[in-house]
Amino acid sequence: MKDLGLGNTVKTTCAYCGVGCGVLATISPAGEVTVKGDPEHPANYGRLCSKGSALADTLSSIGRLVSPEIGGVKTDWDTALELVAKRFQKTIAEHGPDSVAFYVSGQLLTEDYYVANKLMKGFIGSANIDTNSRLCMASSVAGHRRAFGTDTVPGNYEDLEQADLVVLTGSNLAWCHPVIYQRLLAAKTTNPAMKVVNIDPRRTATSDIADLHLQIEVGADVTLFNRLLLAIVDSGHVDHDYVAAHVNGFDAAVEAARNEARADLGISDADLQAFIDLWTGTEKVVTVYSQGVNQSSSGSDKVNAIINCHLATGRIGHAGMGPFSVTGQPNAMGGREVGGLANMLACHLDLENADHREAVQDFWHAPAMPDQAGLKAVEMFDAVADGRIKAIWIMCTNPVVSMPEADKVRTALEDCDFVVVSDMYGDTDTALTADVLLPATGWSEKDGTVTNSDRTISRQRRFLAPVGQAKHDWDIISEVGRRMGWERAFAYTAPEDIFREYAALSSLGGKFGKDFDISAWDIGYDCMTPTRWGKERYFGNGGFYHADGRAKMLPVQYTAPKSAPTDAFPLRMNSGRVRDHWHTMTRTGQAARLSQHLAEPFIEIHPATAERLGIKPAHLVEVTSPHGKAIVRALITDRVRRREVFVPIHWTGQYSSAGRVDALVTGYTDPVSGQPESKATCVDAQPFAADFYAFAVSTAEPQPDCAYWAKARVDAGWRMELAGAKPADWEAFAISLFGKGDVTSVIDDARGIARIAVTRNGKLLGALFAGPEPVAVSRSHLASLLGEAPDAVLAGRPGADQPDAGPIICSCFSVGVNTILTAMEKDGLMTVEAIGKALSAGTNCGSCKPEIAQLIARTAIREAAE
Ligand SMILES: Nc1nc2c(c(=O)[nH]1)N[C@H]1C(S)=C(S)[C@@H](COP(=O)(O)OP(=O)(O)OC[C@H]3O[C@@H](n4cnc5c(=O)[nH]c(N)nc54)[C@H](O)[C@@H]3O)O[C@H]1N2
Ligand SMILES: Nc1nc2c(c(=O)[nH]1)N[C@H]1C(S)=C(S)[C@@H](COP(=O)(O)OP(=O)(O)OC[C@H]3O[C@@H](n4cnc5c(=O)[nH]c(N)nc54)[C@H](O)[C@@H]3O)O[C@H]1N2
Ligand code: SF4
Ligand SMILES: [Mo]
Repeated sequence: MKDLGLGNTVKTTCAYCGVGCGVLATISPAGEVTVKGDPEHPANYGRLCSKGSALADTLSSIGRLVSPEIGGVKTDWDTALELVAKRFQKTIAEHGPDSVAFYVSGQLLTEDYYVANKLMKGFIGSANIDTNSRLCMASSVAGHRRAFGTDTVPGNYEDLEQADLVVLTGSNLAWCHPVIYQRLLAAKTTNPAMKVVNIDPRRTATSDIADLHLQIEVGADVTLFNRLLLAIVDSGHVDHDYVAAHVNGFDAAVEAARNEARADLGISDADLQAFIDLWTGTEKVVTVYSQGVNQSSSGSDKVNAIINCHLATGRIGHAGMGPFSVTGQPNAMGGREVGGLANMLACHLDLENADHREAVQDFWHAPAMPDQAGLKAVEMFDAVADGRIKAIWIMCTNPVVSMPEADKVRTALEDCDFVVVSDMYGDTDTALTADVLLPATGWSEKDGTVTNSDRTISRQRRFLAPVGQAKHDWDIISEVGRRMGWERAFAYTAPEDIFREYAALSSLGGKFGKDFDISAWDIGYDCMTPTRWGKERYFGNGGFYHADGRAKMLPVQYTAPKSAPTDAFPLRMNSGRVRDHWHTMTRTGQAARLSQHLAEPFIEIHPATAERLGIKPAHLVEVTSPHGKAIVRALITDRVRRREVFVPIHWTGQYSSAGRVDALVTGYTDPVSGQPESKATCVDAQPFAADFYAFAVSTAEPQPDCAYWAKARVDAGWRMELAGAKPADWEAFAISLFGKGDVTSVIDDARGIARIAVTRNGKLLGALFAGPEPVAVSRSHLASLLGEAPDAVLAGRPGADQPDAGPIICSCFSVGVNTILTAMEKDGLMTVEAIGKALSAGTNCGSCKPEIAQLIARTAIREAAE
């Protein structure tokens, strides 16, 4: 591995979620990288979750794009950049500035984002730059702006620790913001009076710490918070002084809540009352919300329904109180500050405000500024599809997997005149549609800043040299800007130049009375320590950003998800994340230890629904909607409601034959924020007819040829699940997967059973276990045999003298479910701590603690019932 300072420890920030944990990365004299949590970082104080702990496992150069490519052929940077600049210029000259677009990402660093925005809005003169944050944070942004007059997150992480009631709604914090979750858990342990309520149509790992779980129907949030608002009013909990001094719209909001038409929430009256009693009866309450709120056709209204309750009670801007939208991506917040959305300018200035626009134009010495918002993500890809946009540059996001109606997005890109993709990897589903591929540096290779969920700006620092010819995003964009004729405006030589310009620009934020102004910062860029911008908390004593300085309560009412169930598509499909994967898996899929926890795409489906549809446990399910289909494994569980199913979003064409679930999702959006309704499309689910099911392990990456496959990395190669039409020749099928070698097989054609091992020089190349039903073999055991010279592979399980660990729960120490169950049953270890002491499970990152707790609870219940 190439290095920049062997033996040195570099302070950087995690590549993944919006918690924004500080990371210490050290390169040993042998060139090996290790990562640890930074004990001094105010987001994590030394903690890391499973993904953060495995950051070093994702630094391999396998699959990296190492040079620019045009039409799939390698080329040099000069040729590629010249082509990009000339094609954009030509398209703009022929069809105007709005015929081109940038689709960017909340994973770009602030400096990358700033330059992309400046090029599109100030110099190309179009606002057609939007970001995947449209799929993520847009409803929170809209809700904040409607209520506060600007996009401000009023509180900070400490508030969760200082609260007496924390409401987690539409958030699976345990898996998606694991370090905040751990901080909450620790706070709850020291303050046993603290209560947690979880509002989620699904029971998740997060529900386990909740004192109350409200399993509302998907989409019912506005009704729930309207009920709460009425209860606040009727039980005398309104803070009349605060409302009189600082809030407009109180009466209209209450009246709208009173006239709310929807009655049923899908939960019991007793649970609803318990929630209301807790909320009204607790002064220090924080309501945390995430994608279950944002990704909805009523997402902005959901946000305002929540904020209304905090404004009515004055519970905002004081320690332990307030609405708290947690951000998803590492720089989702930075993107909002720097004006990444099609309707925003940097520093929370508004594109459609002429004074703001002119001030930014002057500052940039920009030739042209658009006076209207550009196309939002879904509209942008519609415009690509119908030819209004003829050239698009996609940076740091994978829309062929993550956008709704993803098959349509793919076709639109395939048919588009000119598609440029900047990515670390060249084989993503989106990269496959590109005319020009530009290799970007990734985490560990690039320098810049990110802002986390509580407005703390931290440095990402590089400690490795770029792979191949990869370049930094800011550098690529600046080069194109210069080649389009704007040499001076894009003459940056380092991210520090850009940050300084941005900080200077932010004085306009101050000038126009906005919250974001870091122009007075003493920026020691190289030695910058994590710093929260603005105040510690906002709005405790008013000071809102509407013209009159007051907040607005919004009159909001329930509107149903736009996709309505029909006889053909009767089930509502919810979607979201798993613990150990990040989005489209381009990085976490590289790490064997992150790929064991959940190794294939699945559908959570209620037992009664599964029975009605004839779907059996572990069988495959074909899920269809009017837009597409997916094939996924049945996970039958009462964690979901009867008419709702849940699917994970992570699987792509690289890791599965048909796991791209956004192919099914309808592109309905919230009318205010433009955010897609990613969690509520109506679908059908039917058993997938397979002649055979198989499990296989292989040292080489297999390219399976069957209707269903899903593959995942293991330490010595790959594991995969397969199914489909029975191959004519099992041995030939095995060799097509593993390569040629010595074949040992047990084949029983009559029963449809095949067990095949292929070795070369005595070492196991691959093994296949097939049968007419899903096969029960020890997957972790078989993966451990790859490259070894084992006896008795075809038994499929370890010998009687060796324990079978079972599916891995603790990815840091590879501890399986069977090992934990044995410790519970044989050794009587019935606490998470005792299991940690004995097996180390849960003692590094702690991300698996909720699942260990769940195993203990289940065993305890079973024992009590016996
Ligand atoms: N492990 C992991 N962590 C991540 C990410 C990742 O890919 N993997 N991605 C990061 C990003 S970018 C983001 S945006 C965050 C997302 O973080 P979260 O929003 O916490 O994650 P999701 O799993 O998308 O959705 C959260 C929950 O919303 C629920 N939900 C669905 N519909 C409704 C509804 O109508 N009402 C309510 N109240 N709840 C509903 C779902 O059942 C789900 O459990 O995670 C970040 N962290
Ligand atoms: N149905 C459904 N759909 C969803 C969601 C959902 O809950 N349900 N969630 C939505 C949300 S909240 C989000 S945030 C999106 C996420 O969706 P995407 O943004 O599409 O997912 P990622 O896999 O994070 O894509 C990042 C890409 O950038 C590349 N990359 C990484 N680092 C760099 C870099 O420094 N520079 C460049 N140029 N490239 C880099 C990665 O290899 C990868 O290809 O998905 C959305 N889609
Ligand atoms: S919680 Fe995990 S993924 Fe998120 S920033 Fe921290 S270590 Fe990274
Ligand atoms: Mo996100």
